[in-house]
Amino acid sequence: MAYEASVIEQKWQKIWQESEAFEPKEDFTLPKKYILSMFPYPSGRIHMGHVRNYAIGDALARYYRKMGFNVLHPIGFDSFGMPAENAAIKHKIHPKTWTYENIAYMKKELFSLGFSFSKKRILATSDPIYTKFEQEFFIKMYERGLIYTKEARVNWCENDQTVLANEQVEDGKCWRCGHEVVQKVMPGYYVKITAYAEELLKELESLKGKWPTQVLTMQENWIGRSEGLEFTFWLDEESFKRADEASFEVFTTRADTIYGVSYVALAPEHKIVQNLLHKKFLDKKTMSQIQKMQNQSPKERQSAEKEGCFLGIYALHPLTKEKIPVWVANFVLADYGSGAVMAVPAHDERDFDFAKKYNLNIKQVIEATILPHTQKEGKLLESAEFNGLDCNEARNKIVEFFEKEKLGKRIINYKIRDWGVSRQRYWGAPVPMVRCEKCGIVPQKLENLPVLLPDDVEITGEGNPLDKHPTWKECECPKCGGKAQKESDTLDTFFESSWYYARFASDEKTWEDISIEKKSAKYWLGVDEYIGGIEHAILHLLYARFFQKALRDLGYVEGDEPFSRLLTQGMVLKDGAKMSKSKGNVVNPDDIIKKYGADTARLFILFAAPPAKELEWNDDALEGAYRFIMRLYDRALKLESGTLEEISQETLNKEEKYARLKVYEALKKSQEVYTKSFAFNTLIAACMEALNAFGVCKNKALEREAFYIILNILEPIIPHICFELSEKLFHFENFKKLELKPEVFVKDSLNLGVSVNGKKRAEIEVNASLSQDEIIWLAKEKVAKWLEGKSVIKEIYVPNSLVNLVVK
Ligand code: ANZ
Ligand code: ZN
Repeated sequence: MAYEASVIEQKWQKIWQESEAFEPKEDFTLPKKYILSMFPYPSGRIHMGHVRNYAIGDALARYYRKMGFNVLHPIGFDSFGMPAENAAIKHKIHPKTWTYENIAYMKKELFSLGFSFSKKRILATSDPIYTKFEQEFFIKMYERGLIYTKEARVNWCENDQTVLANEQVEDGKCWRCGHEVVQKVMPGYYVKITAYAEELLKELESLKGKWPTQVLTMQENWIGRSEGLEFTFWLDEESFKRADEASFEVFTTRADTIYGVSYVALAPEHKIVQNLLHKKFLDKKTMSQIQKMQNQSPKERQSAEKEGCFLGIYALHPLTKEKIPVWVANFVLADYGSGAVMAVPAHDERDFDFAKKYNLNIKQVIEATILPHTQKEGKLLESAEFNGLDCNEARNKIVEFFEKEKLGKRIINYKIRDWGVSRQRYWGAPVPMVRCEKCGIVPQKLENLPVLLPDDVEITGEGNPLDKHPTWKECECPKCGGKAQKESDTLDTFFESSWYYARFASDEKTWEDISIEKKSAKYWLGVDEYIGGIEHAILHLLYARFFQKALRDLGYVEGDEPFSRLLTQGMVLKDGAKMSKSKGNVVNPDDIIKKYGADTARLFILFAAPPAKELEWNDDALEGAYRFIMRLYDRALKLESGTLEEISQETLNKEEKYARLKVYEALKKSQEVYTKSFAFNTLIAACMEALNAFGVCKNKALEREAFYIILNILEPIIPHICFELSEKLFHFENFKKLELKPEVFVKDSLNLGVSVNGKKRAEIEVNASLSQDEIIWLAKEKVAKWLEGKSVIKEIYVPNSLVNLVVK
């Protein structure tokens, strides 16, 4: 009988489906594991990145089930978002139709890979029931002050009449139409993630060793806590009159450099700059330059050429009272610190470049042996009474001085910004708020949720279809009952993906009625293993961490962190590049399954590289994986089926013992691999080695035991074939935990190094049952020629390793 993947795989997938084999149990006294791979966007079909992501998660889920854990391993679809609207424009298909057709197709693909997902908890974030609870959270957060409205600067495309996320601005142009993007002040809803900045930062500590260090660092930098000094610059008389402001604040982390300030720089949006603009105190050229700076997005400003203009006004140095010129500069961000910087070109690279470009003063105040602006340590110069102090010490002293003299104060700034969630888009969850002329902004009544999208819209890509709909906006004010209008913005899709993990943890029997069922969530959360791409290292993970804390404080869930452990998988490459349609290097999972079967695809993916590393597609290795499975199949069929015999270790000869040892070593390794290292590649290699060790073995009973164990080890990776062969050979019900046999690991003989005065002179092989004295005697015999004429003053035996003889 030849190996026929499709027959075997369909057979087992049917059995699993009919027996509901992968549904979590309701018994909350059992030990649990919640294994979650990041859910996909329903773009049309799954790609190799998905296969890898779910193959890793499935291996863990299957392993823990076998070990007796109650396992939750769900799947869903992150199904709102722009691509559905783009497809609608391109193919004249409704976004909803497009999305749900894709979901149906991708579900089939996923199950054809044999992934052990719960079938009862599949969700799509565009489902009305999901929208309902999401809107409930939105309103609860709004009522708690965790969501608020404000006018803020956003990226705006005039052509498409929509806000763009920073990622959708390419080179200052709209990613869709190529039109120039401008900065526009617009009202929108903001999630107050900054309220949790300190906690989000602090709890990264508890994730050390459980999340990749790289991700922790990225989160830390994104939150961006800085301690420093905030103080006031007063303008001189003349400048005060022009600017209509007497003073402004600056924030510095380097108070020790205060005597080196040679100019100050304001953000283009700064009040003083705006006043000067309005009063037309600036020349035409300066005004147009400022305009240009304002239209640069924050991201561009960080990378663009440093630019600025002198504003014709002066501020007074707080300590020396010297007149300092005030500039406007594109590198100063309006919404960080005070939107103003004291510039110290001698000790800051950015300030240095700027000073060079515009010929500004450069004053060194810290002793330096190399280029001043790269110097972080040193003693102060030209700094009055602070001269001679080490700069770290001086920083503290100067801050204390400012605080004592009431000139400024020590403050903490965060880089993280509140999260703008309003999108002028159709295919998203409507913001559940109403505008009433009398009452202002009012939340919808909870009993009226969900607020659903209208189906009858025309999607052209321009403007917001909800805004243009003739009747959808009209509604009754929830407060006064008068005529009001629904908010026509929809939510950023990150809002949906921030809490799906908690929804999965909820009992599906109450799904229609309860957002997150408490008892169930308490049992299942946090996610024990979260697996996904590194591209989500910042935003998604940060938003989800925020949601966990906010939902905790709203009484929906317990626990501080959503994901106890995180595994970030590497990308799947072909010819050194990420697989993508435009490069034409995509390998389609469906084709691989059709030609080789799901087990081969899974084996190849987990064997080709450790999960966190990049994986280079390799057709030969794929063939290799296929051949391995075929060989496994052929060899198993040559064994007689029947019960397992108890094998006694003493009856085995040397080769048999060795082969059995290899099998048990693989079993031992499997525990470490599935629970800690995830180095599936090494585990598969260990299984191959064990099977090879049986090449010369004639002991059928022993070989049957080997198959029993190896099929058990490999089941999480290649489940179909392992179930098939185990059924054929052992007529068994299900995989279970196997115990290690200590006697297998007892070695017959030991190889020991023998050293004289610490220098290795020989090696001996001794019977493991010998006593220490006997071993030392044998060792001395072996190195007799180095002992001649000397006396042994010390004998050291390190068990299983070496004998050292100290002689004189
Ligand atoms: C003087 C100075 C001297 C600075 C020196 C640095 C080095 P972090 O660590 O990122 O918080 N800064 C303050 N507000 C800014 C704004 N709105 N836009 C751009 N830059 C701003 O950086 C704080 C430092 O960034 C501050 O310390 C300030 O420059 C600048 F040798 O003050 B520093
Ligand atoms: Zn009203």
